[in-house]
This record gives sequence, structure tokens and C-alpha cells, in this order.
Amino acid sequence: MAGAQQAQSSRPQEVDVVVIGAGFAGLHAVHRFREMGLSLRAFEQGSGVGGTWYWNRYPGASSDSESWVYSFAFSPELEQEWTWSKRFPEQPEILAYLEFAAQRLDLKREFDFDTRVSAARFDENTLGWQVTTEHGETVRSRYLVTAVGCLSAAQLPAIPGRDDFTGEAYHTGQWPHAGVDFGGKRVGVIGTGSSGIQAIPIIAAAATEVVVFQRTPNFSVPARNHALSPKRVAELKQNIREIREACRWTSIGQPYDLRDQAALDRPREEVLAQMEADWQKGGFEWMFGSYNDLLVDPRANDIAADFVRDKIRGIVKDPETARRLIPTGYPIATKRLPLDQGYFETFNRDNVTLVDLRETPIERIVADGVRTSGKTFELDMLVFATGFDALTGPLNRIEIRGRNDQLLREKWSEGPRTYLGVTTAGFPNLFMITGPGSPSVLGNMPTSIEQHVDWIAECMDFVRRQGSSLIEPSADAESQWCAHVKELADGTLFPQVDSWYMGANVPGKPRVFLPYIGGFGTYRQLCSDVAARDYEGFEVR
Ligand code: N01
Repeated sequence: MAGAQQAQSSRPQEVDVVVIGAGFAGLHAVHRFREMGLSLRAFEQGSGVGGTWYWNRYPGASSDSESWVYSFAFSPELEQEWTWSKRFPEQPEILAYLEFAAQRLDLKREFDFDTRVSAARFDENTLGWQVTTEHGETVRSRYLVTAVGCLSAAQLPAIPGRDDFTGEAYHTGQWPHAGVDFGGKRVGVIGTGSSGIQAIPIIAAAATEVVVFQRTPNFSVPARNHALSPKRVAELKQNIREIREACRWTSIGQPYDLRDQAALDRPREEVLAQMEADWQKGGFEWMFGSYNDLLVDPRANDIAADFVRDKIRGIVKDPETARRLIPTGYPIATKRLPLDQGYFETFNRDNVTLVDLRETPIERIVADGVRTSGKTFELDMLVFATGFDALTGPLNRIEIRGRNDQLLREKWSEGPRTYLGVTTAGFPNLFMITGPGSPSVLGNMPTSIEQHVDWIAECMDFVRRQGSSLIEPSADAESQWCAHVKELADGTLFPQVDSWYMGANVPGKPRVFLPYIGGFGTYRQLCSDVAARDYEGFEVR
């Protein structure tokens, strides 16, 4: 312990840049800035690297991106040395990958782990940031770069009696590192988003009984995960550079893109046959490598939604359970579409009960279970798969103060305001990797992160070459960007629906579509154009 304190106090108190977070974004940023010769400090509240994958250790946790692109693109060495075992990587393997990368690039020594940044204040006199940790250390830096993740602020529902439960209780996003034993237990799962949908089949296979408390039925597409053969691995490694480059320009940063074709322009039988073929392949391609009108025209969306409804009817044996599981009243994929491995099939098991909270709402959590308006379910364990305060939550939980002591969460009280989703007016020299107003969660995260880290690094270099020390977006540029982000979202079906994309899952959160939906390649081009025009919309001095 004395040694740890010694190490901490021997670190510089004044640096070029402070990075917060040691997930994909923080690791990448630290590596990039160090390569540029910048001095830095980096803080991570967890005890190790991993970010999302450090915290989300629930059973079944897996990425919905193909493994070969769910990784760092900046290092051909890492790419060749690491071999993914499956099409969709599972949490232990992703965490092992990030450990491997951190080790290989010698990144861990840059981080203060177990150290939450509690506050950051822009200092008008020094034109830099004062960053304070929960341990009371204050570090001064020219730049502050947040790599805090988009889905890292876990959200527990305000259900009456939540603290009365005397059994075990876990949130999927804060899963115990020692693991959880479901054997012989009656487990209640609240929530059927991606986390619940991934966890429920695994919990059901291990527990005595599982009760799924479903508020909104969810669409889901089969992942069809499988092992990668040595031949496939060799092919992927050989072509990875071209695959990566293609990903950089598609709409969601994946190795496929929307077809240049509308479902409504094609014969219905052809569309259904194509959907069936894509369904058999599994993965997001079914939706996001498909017709280009599915997320903008409700009639096209209905074709896709009905397709999945038929699938659910075909899978779930009990017609009453199938009816309850079938989503109605909102367009498919306007709530984040999960990928599953046997989710709907799980409801054919004798030990699984579905409780439709629209028919029988939860009245309260009691000491030994959950009481709905229908009955009390006695439980030994509760799993909250209830999601996150997305995009703004992780930033707002830090007391970030800009010019005139303005608090970021107060500036954003009506919704986040950013320029390019990476900066915000009144907060000079602050960069938010995958911040609100950028594609972030709508794309393959490592691809989004790579683009932001590169853009930020080049921007800092530009400021240095100007002999300047400050960069800040203008209020006008910010307003125009926010209007653009909103206009694009309003052209889709997304704003009609209560989802975390809209902030609707957090009581009191303003209803604003949080990410940029104009497509990843388009966004990349816009950011590059801004840079090419000497950082148009920014003041540099
Ligand atoms: O959270 P969610 P998540 N009473 O917000 C329900 C990413 N992710 O952790 O829909 C009862 O999607 C809520 O119901 P409703 C991915 O981007 C990625 O599952 O609000 N129920 C909903 O069913 C994902 O989208 C991966 O009516 C309540 C659920 O809880 C995002 O993280 C894996 C309730 C929350 O679903 C979040 O996913 C996992 C209440 N009071 C996650 N409050 C991969 O890449 C909430 N709910 C694979």
C-alpha cells in the first residue's frame, strides 16, 4: 500500500493531457497520445482495464459486432498476434484481448486504477483543466479527454421496496467478479433489453426457476454465433486491412451496409426471401445490411417487424406466452435491436415463467420476492437488467465545470449540446470520445473510437502547430450541429419511441435523440472536412 501511494505521488501533477477511462477508448487514447510525445495521466475507477467489459460480466455477455472488427485497428501486430475463437466475442475473451493489448503496448503503467475522477474544472487563468480524483489528488492538464463509455452509468429502477429484498441482487452492468451461482435458486430477471436477452437463456439453464418480468416485449435477431475455423481465421487475418477500411465508411462501422434498394420497391416475396436468407446468417446484417427504408418508412418497417413476429410465433410453443412476447406498437430496431442465442426458445422451458408487466405491473419488491398486481413471486435472487443512463450519464456523473464555473450537466439540462459530438461550447480543450451527437452507439464502437481518437490527436497537433494552447467550438457551430443531429433523427422512426436512445429510460431526462444517425462514413467525412478547413467552427488561440 505504501508502495502504491509512493507510485501515485511520484507521478507528475502537471501534464499535457488527462484521460479518464481504461476501456477501448481510454487505452487507444493513451497509446496514441503517448506516441505523440504528450505527457499524460490516466485514471480508471475499476481495478483493471476493460471498461464496459470490466463491469458487464453477466452470463452471456457478448459483443454484437463480429470479433475481427471488434478490436484495435491501429496495430497490425496486435491484429496478427491475437486470434478470436468465435464470430461474436464473449466478455471473458474481450477482456482477455484488452488485457493482452494493454500488456503488449505497455499501457497499464500509465493508469491510476481504483481512482474515480470526481471533478474537473477549466481554469481561465492557465487555460487548462484541474482534474480532481476521489482520493483528493488534483492534476493540471492542458487537455481533458473523457473515455468514459456510452453505457457505463448503470440504472437501477425506482421500484418501491427495492432495498427491502433480502436475497441476492445484481445489476448486469455491475456484475460481481467472483461470479454468481444460480444453482438451486429461484431467480427473477427484470428487463428484456440486450443484457436481459443475453443473460436469460444462460440463467435458465442453471437456475431452478426463472421469472422474467417484461415491461416492453422486444424484437431480437439470432446471433448464430459459432467457432471460427483455422481457415476462416487465416482468411480474415490476410484481408483484415481491407475489411477495416470498408468498415470506416459504412453506416454502422461494420463490414456490411444498407443496400441501395428500398423494400417497398421490391416484390414482397423477394423481400421476404432475402430476409429469410439473412436471418439464417444471423447477426445485425439482417437489419443493417438490408433495405434502406426499414428505419424511415413505417410500411417497410412493418414488413421486418411482421417477419420477426412470425418467427416468435413459430418458436414459442405456448400461444399465450408467444402473444405476450410479441412486440407491438413500435417500429422494429427503434429500441436497440438485441442479438440472441436461444432467447425465445427459453420460454419453452418448464422452469421459465414470463410475467407481462403491462397486464400485471410490479407493485413493490418485498423481502422475499416481487409482488405484482397479480401475485407475489418468491425469489432467492433478483437480476436487474435495467440498463444505463446512456451517453450523458457517465459525463454528468462527473462534476465537469467549464468557463464561468458552468456545470456541464446544467448546460445539458435540456439535452446534450455538442459540436461534432466530441466538443462542447464553453468547455475549451475538452474532448469527449464517442460523446452525444456522434454515431457512437449506432456503430461498431472500436471503429467510432478510432475515428475520434485520431481526430482529437490531429486536432491537438494542429493547435500546437499554430503555437496556440486553446481550442473551443463556437456556440453557433454547436447550435448548427445540434439542429443537424435532430433533423436527421426526425427523418427516421426513432424519435417516436421510448428508448434509451431518446433518454426515455431515465426519469426526468430530456427527450432528445442522443447519437448522430447520419451514418458513420458520412460523419467521418464531415469531421475530416472540418479539420481540412482548419477546424471550422472552432476558435483556436
Ligand atoms: O438495457 P436496456 P440493457 N420495470 O435499457 C426494463 C448495450 N449492450 O442493459 O423497454 C420493469 O436496453 C426495460 O423495459 P422498457 C446495447 O446498446 C450491448 O439491456 O423500458 N422493467 C428494458 O426491457 C443495449 O441496448 C450488448 O419498458 C424495467 C430493460 O429494463 C444497451 O447496452 C449487450 C424497468 C432495459 O433494457 C442497454 O442494454 C448488452 C422497470 N422499472 C448491452 N426499468 C452487446 O453488444 C427498465 N426496465 C451485446
